[in-house]
Amino acid sequence: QLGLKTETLGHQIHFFEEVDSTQRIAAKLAYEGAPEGTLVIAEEQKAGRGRLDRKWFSPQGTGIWMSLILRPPIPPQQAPQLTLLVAVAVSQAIQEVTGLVPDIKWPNDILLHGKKCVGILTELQADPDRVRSVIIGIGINVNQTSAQFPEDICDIATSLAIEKGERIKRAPLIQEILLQLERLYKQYLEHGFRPIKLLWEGYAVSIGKPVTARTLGKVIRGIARGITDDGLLILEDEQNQLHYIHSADIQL
Ligand code: BT5
Repeated sequence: QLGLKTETLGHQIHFFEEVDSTQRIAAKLAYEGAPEGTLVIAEEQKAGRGRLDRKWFSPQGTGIWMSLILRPPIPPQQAPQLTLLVAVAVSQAIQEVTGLVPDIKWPNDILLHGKKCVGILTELQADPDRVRSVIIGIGINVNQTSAQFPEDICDIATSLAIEKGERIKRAPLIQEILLQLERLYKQYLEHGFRPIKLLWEGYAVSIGKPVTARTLGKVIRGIARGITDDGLLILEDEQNQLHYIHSADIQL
């Protein structure tokens, strides 16, 4: 019903009207052996989540709430690369379908005019030396109006429809995301992260700017200098010391 043009991604789709979180369902399916490319989509999430147990607002019928299972043959420390790969694929798809040009804020936010319209959550099932599966959660605000965002996020969140000034059909956007993802993922498996990294840097808003990184234990201030080949953010502090940030909240 989505009219997919992909070879493997999305060829098994589990569709739900209402779930707690597509991420939880996809993780369970992955654990039970679901093949690469399995996709879980819901019209509404009652307990959509972000990183560090934060909530992801996922109201009925206005967004794309989905989780995809990948099984890349990579060691766990390379998994952050996939978050960046997905951010590039979603940005390209948004640009292709709506003509809007998004910015990526490391590691996992896609912004339009400085406000967040997409969140990406990458979770791993892994042995010490090998990834068994990566569950990629993608949340996109598509057709919400400003008034439909709850008070605590209305200043920081936006939707494609708000920025475009018209409603956007969701199915063609899902198609395009999976198509771009499949293309980049193939390229990644054949040629590694470097080509993806270049594309990512083209969309990144943080590079060369002062950034405050809040990791679990500490706060580091510095200028964002780029990302490493593993997908970590490089921050240079006032003493010209370099810090490599794995997955933190950054403030521009
Ligand atoms: C993220 O977390 O941005 C990852 C969001 C991933 C959501 C998808 S939807 C499908 C799949 N199933 C799930 O249960 N999750 C995934 P983080 O960087 O931690 O950002 C969370 C923060 O974004 C919250 O604390 C709010 O401030 C803000 N936020 C919540 N809902 C939002 C929304 N709809 N639009 C914009 N910002 C939002």
